[in-house]
Amino acid sequence: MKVLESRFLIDFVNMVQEGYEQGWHERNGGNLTYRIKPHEVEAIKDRLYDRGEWTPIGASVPDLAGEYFLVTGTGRYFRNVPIDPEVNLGIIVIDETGENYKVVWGYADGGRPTSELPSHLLNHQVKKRVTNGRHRIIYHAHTTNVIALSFILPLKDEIFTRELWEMMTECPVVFPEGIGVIEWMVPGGKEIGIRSSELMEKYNVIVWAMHGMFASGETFDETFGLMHTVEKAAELLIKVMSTGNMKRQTITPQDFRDLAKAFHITLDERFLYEKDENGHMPGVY
Ligand code: 2HA
Ligand code: ZN
Repeated sequence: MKVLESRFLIDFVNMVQEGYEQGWHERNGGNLTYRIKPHEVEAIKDRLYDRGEWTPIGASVPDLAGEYFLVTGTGRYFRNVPIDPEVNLGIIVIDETGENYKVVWGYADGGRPTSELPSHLLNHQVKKRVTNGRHRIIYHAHTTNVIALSFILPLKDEIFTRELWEMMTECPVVFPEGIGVIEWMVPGGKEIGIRSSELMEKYNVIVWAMHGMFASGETFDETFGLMHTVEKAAELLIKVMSTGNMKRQTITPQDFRDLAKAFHITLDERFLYEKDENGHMPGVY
């Protein structure tokens, strides 16, 4: 089967297009990776080549040995992916040590995988373990309103989670485990990848301050939907803050507890603190 006709590639390209249309992928911003299922690899095996050199990943991912990934290219623009997937995307395979990768399809004009490959693979490694292999997608986007919020809110998981949950009733249902937040760090390396993967142990979405978000999920729809929900909640919060008014009413800690019971979800009490008279987490800001 032709790689370009594979369902997973078509779904991947559609998600890239949707992200671009949201305005989250200016220039070469953002990246997407998919851990390909064994039967999907089998179906395209005769279209893969083996002339690539092994290249260091820049991080160690032994639990991903032998896995194949579809990966956006470094320096490539999301807006160009649907126009020419074979130039702007590639498939890589991880060696048996988990230290190196090899390109086996795509990057047709000599490209390479995303600069955020260490972060993506370290996150995949954690998610493969903690979800028993269910999660297959890691998505990084430059989400406008979440980036704006990272200039205003204290960079604490408890505060981002609570403030975004309050913006839309369905938020705690979509991300009951909350949101992790990482202070500003140099992108594209192993350090930010390790910090991210530590947070991916317990969260499915994390904020990189002044940069964007990383989301993990089982399907393209679910992963995109998670990114979209968090970013919409951030847009609502920016709008509310921009009026200059204090919130007159909101969803209260007890409301969240009632919601959790009705929807059979668990919401950690560390996000359900009583706020001070300014509507803030006491003792923080
Ligand atoms: O330009 O988004 O974080 C790609 C990126 C780097
Ligand atoms: Zn980025």
